[in-house]
Amino acid sequence: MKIHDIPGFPNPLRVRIVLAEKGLFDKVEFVKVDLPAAEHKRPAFLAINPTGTVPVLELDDGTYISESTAITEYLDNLDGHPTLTGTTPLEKATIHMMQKRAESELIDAIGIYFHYATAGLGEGLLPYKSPEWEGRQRWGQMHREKAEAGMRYFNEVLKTQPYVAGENFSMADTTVIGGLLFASYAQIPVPESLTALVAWKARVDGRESVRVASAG
Ligand code: GTS
Repeated sequence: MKIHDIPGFPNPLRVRIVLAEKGLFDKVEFVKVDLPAAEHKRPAFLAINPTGTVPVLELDDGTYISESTAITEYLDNLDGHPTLTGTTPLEKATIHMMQKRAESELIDAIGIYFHYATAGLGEGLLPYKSPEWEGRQRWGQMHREKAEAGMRYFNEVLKTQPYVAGENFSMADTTVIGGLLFASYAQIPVPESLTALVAWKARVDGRESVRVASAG
């Protein structure tokens, strides 16, 4: 298996944590995609993922799977013992719901702020981010506010349970971890007053899989 991504980036981190959780980190080949040079917007990459984003999982038979959630589902179920995506109907539904909230309220909102209201990844990507659009700054700022509300939401969630979707570390946690990494790149601080979120972050940052994935 190969993973097309770029180390140190938020959505790639989600899948790298999953690889480490499942003992697969050293069993895949990483193929670096040069995002600042807009390599992911060229025909060769669009042929493997038409949405032009990383990460992408390439299977040995040439099948490509994109979307961090889809890759996570695949990797988590490979050994027949899913640990990150749930086993019972209720676990699966809860993890799906919470990870979707983490995407829409946090990581995706921060991505829009980063790419539209800041210099983002620089000149190479500007042509793909509607630089001429007058509402660009406002659009980006609205999503920063959305992400800040998302942080407050997850702080409330984590006041009552140890992990984002309940009692166990799951795919939903990987999405919030990616979201907070993106927040730090976009210079959106996590307010210290969000003590439950801050404490959760300290705890998951110390988790073996997160340390392996962050170092890789
Ligand atoms: N929904 C996708 C997923 O879950 O994998 C989002 C993937 C995504 O947006 N990846 C970013 C990307 O390729 C990388 S990063 O934001 O995590 O750094 N962005 C390229 C671009 O041009 O926006």
